[in-house]
Amino acid sequence: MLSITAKLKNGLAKTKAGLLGNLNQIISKTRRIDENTLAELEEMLILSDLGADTAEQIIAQLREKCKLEAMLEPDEIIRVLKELLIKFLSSSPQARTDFSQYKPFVISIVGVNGTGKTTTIGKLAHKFSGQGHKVMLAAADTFRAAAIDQLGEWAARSGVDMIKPQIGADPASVAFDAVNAAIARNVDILLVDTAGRLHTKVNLMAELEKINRVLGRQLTNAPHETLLVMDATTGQNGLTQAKQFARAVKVSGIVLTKLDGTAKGGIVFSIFRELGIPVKYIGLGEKLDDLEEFDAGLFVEALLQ
Ligand SMILES: Nc1nc2c(ncn2[C@@H]2O[C@H](COP(=O)(O)OP(=O)(O)OP(=O)(O)O)[C@@H](O)[C@H]2O)c(=O)[nH]1
Ligand SMILES: [Mg+2]
Repeated sequence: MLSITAKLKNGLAKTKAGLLGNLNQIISKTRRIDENTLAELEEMLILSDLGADTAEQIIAQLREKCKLEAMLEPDEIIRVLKELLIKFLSSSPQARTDFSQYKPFVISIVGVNGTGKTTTIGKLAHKFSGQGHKVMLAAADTFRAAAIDQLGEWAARSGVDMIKPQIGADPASVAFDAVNAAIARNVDILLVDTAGRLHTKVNLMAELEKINRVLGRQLTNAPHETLLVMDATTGQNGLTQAKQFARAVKVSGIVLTKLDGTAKGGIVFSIFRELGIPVKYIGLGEKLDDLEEFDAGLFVEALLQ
């Protein structure tokens, strides 16, 4: 089995190639860090999708550090940049989820269609049951038959139960039945899959709110976690869509998928800055164990090592 660090390095290879490749190029031709170098570094950060504001903030801090520490050796830059990037991400501390607070602990998974919600549920089911929790899935995306079957496949793959509804059933009633089944079967964690697209966006948001209302009436404070799934390859566009979801439902964490398929993994930084919601998990591929808990230190190390 690959270590987390090795998996991260593989999964982040594209972003790393862009960021570290450019960084080394800038550094190799630089004798002394001056305003030109800082401008080039800023551009490099923006190209990796850190966002202009974040890049500006990081570079301003780098400029200060250069002054304070008289740190003008180019090869010191990577170390300092790493520190600054880790500090930036750590400013939004991420508490580990305590699943024992509620039983069943209900996690609702929301996001734009195609971002990777159903796949992420399969991976989470595998992870949580591997940790000894009894997991159940609810297919509250009843809009398409294929969506129900797809979740069923993930349930089988990860060896957990799924509540299978009729096509077109009311998603809120599916969620209701799933909670009852979860209580009856002594389930620890219930993962609720939701639709990413309905006839209109207004419908979708109203549906998500209805599911949440039903869950909240059945169980105190449910859903106990709402994870918004974002596709890293959609960059700043995805960020705009994520904001719309975050306005409609209370999102407690982000799952950033498809980091293996993009050179713009810097989007993690934009998410922190613009949404203020912690990235809890990252998707690094299509397989069952291609999901990691997000760790700022490991993430930055994997990018810049
Ligand atoms: N490379 C890569 N592909 C992923 C990852 N996560 C999901 N995918 C792929 O993205 C595609 C869409 O994933 P789904 O899980 O069906 O997305 P969804 O959000 O449930 O989509 P809808 O149900 O249509 O809203 C699939 O082909 C997945 O294999 C990831 O971390 N890396
Ligand atoms: Mg789906």
